[in-house]
Amino acid sequence: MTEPGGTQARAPWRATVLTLFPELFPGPLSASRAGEALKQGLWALEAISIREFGFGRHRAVDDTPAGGGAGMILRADVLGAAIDHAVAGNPQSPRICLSPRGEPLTQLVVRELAKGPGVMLLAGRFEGIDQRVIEARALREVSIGDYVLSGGELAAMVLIDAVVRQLPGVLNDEQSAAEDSFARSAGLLDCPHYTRPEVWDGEAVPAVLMSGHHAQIERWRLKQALGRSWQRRPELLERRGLSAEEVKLLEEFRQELKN
Ligand code: 4HQ
Repeated sequence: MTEPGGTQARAPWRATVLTLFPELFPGPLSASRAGEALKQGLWALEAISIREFGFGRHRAVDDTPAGGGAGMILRADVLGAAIDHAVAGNPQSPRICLSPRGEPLTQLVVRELAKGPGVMLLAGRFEGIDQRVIEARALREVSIGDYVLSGGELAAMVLIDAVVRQLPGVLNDEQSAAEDSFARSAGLLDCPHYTRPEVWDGEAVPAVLMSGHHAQIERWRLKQALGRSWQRRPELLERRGLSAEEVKLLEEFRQELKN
C-alpha cells in the first residue's frame, strides 16, 4: 500500500501485553495525550489474557515452585504458548518481561524502543515466571525501579507511557521543543519551575525569571539542574561529566548555598 504522497504507509507503534488482567488496559493510558494518540491510531495496544492459554477446566496458569517454598510460579508451557501467539502477530518487536531484577528502564531504553515497530510485554503475577521461558523465548528483563509491585501490569503501563510520548505527533510542537531545549541539560535533574502569582505566601518567583534576560535565565536553569543533580543524584554527574562552564556554574550553586 502506498499513500497519496507515494510514501509507504507504516504500521503504528504497537504494544502487545500478555497479562492475567487484560481489563486493566488501557487504564491510565486512555487519558490525555497518550489516549488521544491511541484514538487517532498513532499507536496501538492489545492486551491478551494469559488465562486463554491455561490448562484444563480451570484454565490453570500457575503452579507451586520447584524445590518448594511459598507462592506460585507462572507455568512455562502456558507462557510459551501465550508468547508464541503474541510473537506471531509481532515478529519484529522486542520481547520484554517486566521484573525487578531486569536492567533499569532509562530514557535511553525508552528512545530505543520508540524507534522500533513496538514491544511485546509479559506482565507477570505471583512470585514470578518459570526461568526456562525467559531463556527459550529470549525475553529481555526490564525493571522500572527497586521496589516490588503486585504484578507487571503497572510496570508495563509505565514503559508504554514513556515510549508513546516519544512517538512523532503525540506531544504538541511546544512540548517537543521544550524537550529539545532540555537536551541542554540532558542526563540532569530538571530545574525548578514557577508561574503566577509572582508572590505567593510571601515567597517571590526568583528575580532572574522575571528579568526577560533569556541568556541569564538559561544559565540560571542549567545551574539549578546541576545543583539539584549534585545534591540528590551525584552519580548522574559522574556518568555525564561536566564542561568547564558547568563546573563554574556548579561552584556558584554551592557558593550560593553557603550564603
Ligand atoms: N514486579 N519493575 C512482576 C515488579 C517490577 C518492577 C513484581 C514485576 C512482580 C511478578 N516489574 N512480578 N519493579 O516489581 O518491573
